[in-house]
Amino acid sequence: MSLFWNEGIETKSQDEIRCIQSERLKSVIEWVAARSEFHRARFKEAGIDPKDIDGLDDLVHIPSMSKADFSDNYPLKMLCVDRKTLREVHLSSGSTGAPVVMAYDDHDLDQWAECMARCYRMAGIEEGDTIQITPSFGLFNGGFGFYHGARKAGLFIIPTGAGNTLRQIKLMNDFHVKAIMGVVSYGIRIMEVLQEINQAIPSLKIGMFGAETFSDSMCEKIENGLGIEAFDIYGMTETGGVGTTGMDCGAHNGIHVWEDQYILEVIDTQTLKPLADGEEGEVVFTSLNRQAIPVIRLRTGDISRVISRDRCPCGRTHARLDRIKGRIDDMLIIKGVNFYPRQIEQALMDITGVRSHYQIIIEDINGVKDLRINVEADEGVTGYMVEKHLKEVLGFSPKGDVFKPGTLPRQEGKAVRVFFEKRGD
Ligand code: DLL
Repeated sequence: MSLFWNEGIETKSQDEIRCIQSERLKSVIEWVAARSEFHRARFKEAGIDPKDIDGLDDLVHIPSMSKADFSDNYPLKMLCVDRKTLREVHLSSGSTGAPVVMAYDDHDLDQWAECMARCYRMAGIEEGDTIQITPSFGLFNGGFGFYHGARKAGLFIIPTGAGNTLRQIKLMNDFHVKAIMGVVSYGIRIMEVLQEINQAIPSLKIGMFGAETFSDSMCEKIENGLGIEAFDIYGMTETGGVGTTGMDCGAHNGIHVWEDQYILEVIDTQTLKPLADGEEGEVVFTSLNRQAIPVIRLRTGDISRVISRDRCPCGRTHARLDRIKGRIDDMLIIKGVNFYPRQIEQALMDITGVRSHYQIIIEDINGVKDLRINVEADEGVTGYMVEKHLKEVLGFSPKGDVFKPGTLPRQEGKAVRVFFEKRGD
């Protein structure tokens, strides 16, 4: 089986990719300038004549967009197509403000499916394979995104959506499911339930997980627990959903961003200037092939770095982005130390006997912030062991409380890991 869905595009040289990006950038700027008052106003404010945008080199002059632009233009004020041509909508709730709305016409749905079809094939899933889609089918883009791509790739779909893990396991076994798709914490949930009922899913070989923090150690735990190869799939409502911005390949050395579809930049969050490859900053995307609501230099809030633009051992040439470290607004500062929840996850998962569920609790006691970690672990793991290991990683010692497996609360969908508690004397 070829691991390429669109080999010609996926293996184009970086020079060829730059040419495609330059041409498409000009077209998308022309497209939004002709159709959207929102974009016209932004160009005007920045003193830019859209006609002067002549290719990639001019990208830096274009102002960035953010989630706030989506909220301010709720529901469809940024629309660039006739409303009658819309076919679907997805919403992400976000933690603050009005939801982010992404609308799709037929072209956009096909573009989404193309990106997802590439992801399926890259993971080793081919026509006729049976897959189970576990994110919810609704306003969250997860369920439908995996679905549209699977239709294009000719897969046999078990569209379970979220929840009822025992039934999910039964169906996987009854239908000999080869691959599952889900949010990271649902991969963990299935793994735990399998351990509880002492069962396995022998047919299962592949998992595609994303939507949440995904550390190397957590990935390894899921791979071992489910007996699969796990892929890190990336995407967001604003760019058009799951898989649009790529996935890692079998070399597992970074997320291949579909660069013929999106321009990837990593910028400094203070100066907003593009950073060199390898430097960590905020991920920014420009969609090159979407019609209804294209994004131009969208600040994602996600932190990562470009690992490489060299040809990958898999043969692909599209840039590789490191696993998402966290979101800018997730960064925690405790006792003067800055860190992201993923660093705690990685450290916890490295302790033998520690299970996959944990809570990061930021305690505010009379205005002084401290950190407490609740974590599920097997007998023999003590709070002291957790504290000692975290001290080595973080440089200060949070409190560590160990819980029996299965006792910390679980959520459906994306897991909530960080909690704030305010107390005073
Ligand atoms: O979470 C899309 C998705 C669904 C991806 C299912 C993978 C699987 P939103 O709800 O709009 O869309 O959330 C997007 O989730 O900006 C990241 O902060 C985070 N995120 C998405 N994928 C990953 C990942 C979906 N692979 C936001 N690793 C993004 C880490 C991720 N964070």
